[in-house]
Amino acid sequence: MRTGKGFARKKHRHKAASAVAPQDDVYRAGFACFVGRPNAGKSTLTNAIVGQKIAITSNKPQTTRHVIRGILHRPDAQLVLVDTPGLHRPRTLLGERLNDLVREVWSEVDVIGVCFPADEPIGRGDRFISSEVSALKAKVIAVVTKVDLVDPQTLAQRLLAVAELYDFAEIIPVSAVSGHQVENLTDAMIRHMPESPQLYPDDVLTDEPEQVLIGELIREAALEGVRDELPHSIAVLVEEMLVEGNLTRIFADIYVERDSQKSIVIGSRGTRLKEVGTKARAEIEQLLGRRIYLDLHVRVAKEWQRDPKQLRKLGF
Ligand SMILES: Nc1nc2c(ncn2[C@@H]2O[C@H](COP(=O)(O)OP(=O)(O)OP(=O)(O)O)[C@@H](O)[C@H]2O)c(=O)[nH]1
Ligand SMILES: [Mg+2]
Repeated sequence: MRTGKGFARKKHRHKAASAVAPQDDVYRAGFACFVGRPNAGKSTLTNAIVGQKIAITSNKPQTTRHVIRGILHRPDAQLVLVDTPGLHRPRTLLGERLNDLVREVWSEVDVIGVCFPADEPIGRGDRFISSEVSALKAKVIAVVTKVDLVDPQTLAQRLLAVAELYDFAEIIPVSAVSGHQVENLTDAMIRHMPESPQLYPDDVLTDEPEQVLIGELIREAALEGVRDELPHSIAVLVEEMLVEGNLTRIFADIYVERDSQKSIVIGSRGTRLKEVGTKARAEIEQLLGRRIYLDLHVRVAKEWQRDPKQLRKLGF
């Protein structure tokens, strides 16, 4: 797996870092990922554990399209969390590629956390995912997510149903929003990591290139308020970044699949696109810690989700 220098603007320490003293002299380091159906809360949980937003989230299924690694540093351990797309029945070439990505990550990590949203019953997708991961070398733990959304009785039912699915090494209920049990989950994952020297330098938060993170933040802003097929049709490519003194000019293209979608994204007299730009700019400035100027263009790439050439251009 790729390791090395990465994005490290904020020298971040997880709040657990100072609180958790090494239990023995063993230093552990390794890779973990959350898997689960789309919208299960994998990216939100990844951000909560890493302690900073490295992965975008939304209430639309299939938000994550890139494998993004977030690194948690503790005195006794380094946990590399790999955020993956939700596993789903693919309807396009993009969907197939995303599922392939997920399986590639499964085979490389030490620990897999299968996520089950507490506010939804266990479904066929969950059963399928559980049976698939059971064949892997990784330790598999179950994570019941979004527990803040259900009453204790529903949670108890969910935990029982999960226990019946597969002999998970542990079952941990969490809420990434309230922070409930997030530290416990982190400890559990680290317990199953191998003894290993540090994998990344101290201050690295993610090894994702700036350009990809920026594109993702723009896509996250563009996803807000759009419905039906449109969220799936949106892709973002950062074309250029120019540093001019303390201002960074970023030129990015938002791709959609049809002219009608282009009008929706732009909005009447450009109002929607302006909102997207304002929201994305604030997020990007927070990420980079610099002032930016954001230049957004909306372009049509017909049926890009099914076209190998366009997929390649868009980074898939
Ligand atoms: N109330 C509550 N909402 C949550 C929690 N975790 C995630 N969510 C919400 O659930 C939605 C989906 O979260 P994501 O983290 O994007 O889900 P995901 O599993 O990464 O989804 P894909 O990338 O599409 O596979 C978002 O609207 C989140 O805000 C939680 O602990 N509590
Ligand atoms: Mg996600």
